Order: sequence, then C-alpha cells, then structure tokens
Amino acid sequence: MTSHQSNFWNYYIFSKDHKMIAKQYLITGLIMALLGGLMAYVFRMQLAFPGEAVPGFGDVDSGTYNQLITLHGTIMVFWVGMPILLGAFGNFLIPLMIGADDMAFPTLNMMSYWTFFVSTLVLLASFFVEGGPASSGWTAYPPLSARPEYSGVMWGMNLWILAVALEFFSVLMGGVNYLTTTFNMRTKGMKFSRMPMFVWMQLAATVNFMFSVGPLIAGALMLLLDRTIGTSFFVPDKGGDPLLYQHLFWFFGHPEVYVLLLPSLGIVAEIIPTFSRKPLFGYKMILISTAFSSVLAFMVWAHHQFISGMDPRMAMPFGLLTIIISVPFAVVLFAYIATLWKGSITFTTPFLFAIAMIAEFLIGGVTGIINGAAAADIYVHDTYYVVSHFHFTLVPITIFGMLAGVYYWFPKFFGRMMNETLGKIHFWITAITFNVIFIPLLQMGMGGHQRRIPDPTEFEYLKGMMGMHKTATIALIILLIAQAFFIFNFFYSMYKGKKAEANPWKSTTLEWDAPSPPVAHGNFEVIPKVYRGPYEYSVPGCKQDWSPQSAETVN
Ligand SMILES: [Cu+2]
Repeated sequence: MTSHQSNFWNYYIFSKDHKMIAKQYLITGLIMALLGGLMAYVFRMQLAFPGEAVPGFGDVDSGTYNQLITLHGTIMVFWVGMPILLGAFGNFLIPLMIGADDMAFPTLNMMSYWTFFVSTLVLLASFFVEGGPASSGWTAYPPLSARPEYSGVMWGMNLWILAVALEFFSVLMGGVNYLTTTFNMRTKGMKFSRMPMFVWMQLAATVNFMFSVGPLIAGALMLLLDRTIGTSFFVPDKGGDPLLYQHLFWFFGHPEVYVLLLPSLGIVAEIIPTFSRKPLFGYKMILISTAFSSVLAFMVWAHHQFISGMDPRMAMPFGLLTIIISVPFAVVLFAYIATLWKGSITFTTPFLFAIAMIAEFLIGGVTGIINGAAAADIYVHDTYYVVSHFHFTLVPITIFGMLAGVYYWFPKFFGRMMNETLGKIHFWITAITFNVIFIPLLQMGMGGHQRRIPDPTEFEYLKGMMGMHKTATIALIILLIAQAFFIFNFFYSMYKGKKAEANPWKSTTLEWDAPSPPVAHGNFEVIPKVYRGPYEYSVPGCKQDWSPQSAETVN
C-alpha cells in the first residue's frame, strides 16, 4: 500500500477518501444530534416544571430559553440533517452505487468536510461569547435578529450567521462533487435509467439546495450589515422591511425541507425493496414526481407567511400550490406502499425505521394540509400545532431516515453487523416515545397554546395543559435514554460485531458488490460492469438473482 495510507493524519484526519470523509460527517453529525437532543431536554424540563432548576443545567430564564430553542432548531437542521443525510450517506454511497472509485474531486471533498468542521466550531464558539448564542429562532427573523439591542445578543448572532454561511459553503462544495461524480464517473453500463433511486434523490436534493440558497445568502449578508454597520434593510423604524427577510428566508426554507426529505426518501427507497424482496414500484413515476415537486418547491414559500402582514390576496395562489405539492409526495409514498404489497417481508431494524419514516411522515404531511390552507392556518399559526407538525415531518426525515440508513449500511461502512435485538429495542422505544411527545403537542396547539412561551403557568388558560407538557417531557427523557442502546450498539458493533459478508442483506445495488468494508482506495476489487437496473428482477418465488447489478453475475 502507498505511504499516505499508513500515515495517521492522511488516513483519518485529512483524508481524501470519500468513505472516510463520510464517516467524519457521520460522527460529527451524531455528536451534534446528541447536543440538540440535550437542549430539547433542558427546555422541555423548563416547560413541564417552570421555575424549578433543571437537573444538570440550572435555571432557565426567558433569554436562555430562546437561545436553547434557536440552537436546537439550527443544529438539528443544519448540523444533523444536512451533514448526515447528504454529507455522510451521499459521500459514502454515490461513488459506490455508480461503480466509481471515489468522488470526482477528492481534495474539494476533504475541504468540504473541514469547512463544515470549522462551521461547527464557530457555532459552538457562540455559546461562550458575551450575551451567549443567537436567540431569534432558527429562522433568524428581524427585527429581533437585526438589532443587538433587541435581544442583548451581539456576537452570538454574528457568529450564527458566519457558521451557517460556512456550513452552506461546505454543502455547495459537496454538491459540486455529487453532480460531477454522478454525471461523469458512472461505470460501464450504469445508464441514468439504471441508477439507484438513492443517487437520484441525492442529485435532486443537491439541485434544490443550489437553486434556493442564493437569496438566503443575500438576506444573511444584509442582516449582517444591519447588525454591524448600521444599515437598515430589515429594521422597520428606519424604513427597512422585515417582510423582505421572511421572503428571502422561506424561498430557501421551503426547498430546504426537500434537501432533507429527498435523501431520506432515497434511503427508504433502497431499504424497502431489499426487505420486501420486491422491485421498487414505479421507478419512473417516482422520478417524475420528484422533478415535479422540486419545481413546485420554489413556488410555495409564502405559506409560511400567511399572517405576516403580506398582501392577503397572496394567500390564495400560495395555498393552492401548497395543496398541489402534496400530490407528488403522495405518489411517492403510494409507490413505496405498493412495493411492500404482497412482498415477503423481514422485519429487520433498518426496515422498521424505514417503515416508521413513511408512517410518521404521513402524519406530518396530513397535519400540514391545515397549515397550507390559509383559512385554517390562521387559527393554528404560531401554536404548538405548527411545532408538532414540523416535528412530524423533520424527525421522520432526519432521525428515522438516518437511523434506517445507519442500521442498513453499517456493514458496508464498518465491515461488521449491528446487533438486531438492541436495534429493535432502540426502534420501539424511539418510535413510541416520539408519538407520546408530539401528539399532546398537536392537541395543545389546537387548544391555542402559543409557541415561545418559556413559562406556561404565567397564563391562566394554559394551566390546564401542564399535564400534557409533563407527559411530553417524560416521553422525551425516555427517548433520549433509549439512544444509549444505539450508541452502545454502534461502537460495540464497530469492533466486536459479527463480521459482515459483502452482501449481507442480499441487496441489488452496486455498493454490495464491493467488499465490506470496501477497499481503502478504489472501493471495488474489480470495477464492476452493469447489465441491468437495480430494480429489474423478477418477483419472489421465481429463480431470483439477488445480486448487485454487476456483470460478473450474468448467467
Ligand atoms: Cu414550506
């Protein structure tokens, strides 16, 4: 082997190997997920037992409360969802799935991770500056975010903007690699029509991100100027327009949901066929639906702003387009359910998480229809109903989708199997407690409980809801403790798990053609040639070719 492999720094730290970079993203993302979860513990304890010190943290005043919810949202979306769903899985799987030996630009790939790493440090540094971290919500709405005197947070907010900018820069660098690699480095026979759904979904997510991020960068820059040199783009008392920021933010913010959703749907699209022993149903239809929803994603943003003070006549077109955009996703979910239909199913841990992703996301989609229809949204706007709705979308997408992917590809990542019993215990506790947290929140929102109230007992009409606050908080604590099963399983299996064969799940995509783990540089022992699509095989019962789509297995 070449000398650069034996060198610790080049192999583990400044690695240009897409698999090592994927692991770096995965570990960083998982650590941030733990941090985001612990923040939820602190503010949920404050909500359930206001006025009492939170064990392990201390008193939570209203400023701290705002900072905690801001950083919880920021971290879970930008430092967990994106690095894991795109950074870890995209990096690891795109080259393997298309039969390439690495990304097109390995050095750029390394720079992408290290830019992300610096962004993480900048975000964490904001906890230690005077005034503490940002406190204006993960959307950073002005005027609160535009003027330090409104929130008492000066450097925390500036560092937040810088950290998010660096993180976006890192995702853009990764995206350049994803697009170039997919277009130019597919192996012989890997036509676009034979590409695994996961790779398509990564592409779609990357394109959605690239097209949506520009206006937000402009908005963030204006926000930074408002804060630092006294411009007033968004400050109303100096003639600025806070609504402008909302438009710039949500033009990005809505497609951003798909930047997370699509990779997660891609993960599920690989897991469901494998464990139901059936081809993915409606490959082309899923692609058409994804393209359709990606275009529509840029035309629905103002459904986040129905009562922001924008022209109320805008509610009609944005509401209508929002209802329309639910159709392509319904098509995709139906395609997945049709894949399951009459399959011979094995309920492994990755499969359970994949199914839970679909089922819970469906609740997110259905509750969203009420938010999408302006007349109904006015009633639940800014309540816990909205909080619950977007957790019913984002937790299945980022957490369940990610866990499904980790359990499924762990043998390929680390060459060993995870423990199934621990996995199932982890799954059931996580899935049940998740619903026990967010169903009460849905109900509280319907009852008119507004968001962003650090102490609900200050309001007479909220006192009757304290029982539900306590239920949700206790469920969250159980959920967090249950993650110990995962963490233990993850690290134990990495060293002591059962050794994995190349294709332990009997799967049909190309990454299973490489050894587990793949060869350090080059992935495959023999570069595979492809002779069919991953979902082109016959139904169960027939003589079945359950091998990757490579040419060696041609009869
Ligand atoms: Cu939206």
